[in-house]
Amino acid sequence: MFTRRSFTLMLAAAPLSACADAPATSSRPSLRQADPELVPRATAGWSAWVEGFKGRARSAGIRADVIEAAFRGQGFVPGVIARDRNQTEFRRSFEDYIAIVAPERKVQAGRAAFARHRSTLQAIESRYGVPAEIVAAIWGVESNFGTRRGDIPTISATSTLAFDGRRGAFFEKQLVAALRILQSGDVTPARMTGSWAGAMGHTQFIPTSYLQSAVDFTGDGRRDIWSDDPTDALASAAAYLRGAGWQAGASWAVEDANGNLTPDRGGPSFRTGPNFRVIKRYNNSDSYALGVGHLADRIAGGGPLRQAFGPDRYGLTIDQRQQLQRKLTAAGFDTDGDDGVIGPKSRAAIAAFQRSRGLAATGDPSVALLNML
Ligand SMILES: [Ca+2]
Repeated sequence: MFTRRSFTLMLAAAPLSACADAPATSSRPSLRQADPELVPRATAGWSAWVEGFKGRARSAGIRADVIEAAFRGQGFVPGVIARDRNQTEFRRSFEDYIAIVAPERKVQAGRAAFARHRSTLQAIESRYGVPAEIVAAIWGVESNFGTRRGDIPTISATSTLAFDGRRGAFFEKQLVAALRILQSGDVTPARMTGSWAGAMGHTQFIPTSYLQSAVDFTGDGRRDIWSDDPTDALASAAAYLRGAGWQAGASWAVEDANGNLTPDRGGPSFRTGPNFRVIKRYNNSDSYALGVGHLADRIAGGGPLRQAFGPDRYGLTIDQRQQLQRKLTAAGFDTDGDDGVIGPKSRAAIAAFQRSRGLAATGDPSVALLNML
């Protein structure tokens, strides 16, 4: 039943990576256990804000008993604000993004997850016209195939951000939507958890997207995107993409040296198709859409990207960056792996090495540094 489609055929590539909004872990070591700053606490300021908000929630049509039950045990989450403030706006290269969202191990995990849920994914494809591997890739990028769904209570996360005010109006809207979900009976307050930014379940729906697109594919009467069974979440993602205008049989993008999109100067080019902008409705980023499409291709059996990436803005190729990471680690400056992505840990290792040599601790990689090691 499963057939490859044109949209995947040409991309042979490497991994893609996903978002910066790293959701908490759901089953394994709980984020909340790992970080006390993620435990909700009813501070005076937050509690006062909630009291004022309750009236607005009532006006929006939420029942008083639903509101009371929803806020029981919830609170302000300092770690949510810390994460919101830490969203550095540095632009990750497409090469780094792909290395993070679609490394080989994730491709393998994706193929295994696809095999386990093949019949469900195919049934979803039949219903919504969105290819099974695209849905699987979104699952992989959003929650690493359900292993990182997030365990921060959504009412606490969204009320913390609404109270904080930096993006207050947006998060108050999400909070009202979350209450509406509770009022519908799809989930209990205790089970309604997600990322620090309020993205919930296997496919990381924010509450308003849930209200717009979530479906009960299992037929038990609940649109359950939080349970271990990913069925409703995967179907909801497909419903969302269909609603955003997915064209069955059309391409998202193909690798093409003369393409219209070249995310990194000197790197791979792509010719985008009609479904490219549809994937971007999930997350408005070219890298995201290319990442999802590429992971889908790889899950469907495709290989790594064929076009090479050139040197990065520091003049280093991925081989050199990996070499740098290995040498730093061997010299006692742990980079926590050698994926070739120079992230915070690699930068800290570089800075420590620079300090040890009496150099300015810039944390920037360079060919000179590599030679020195
Ligand atoms: Ca269901």
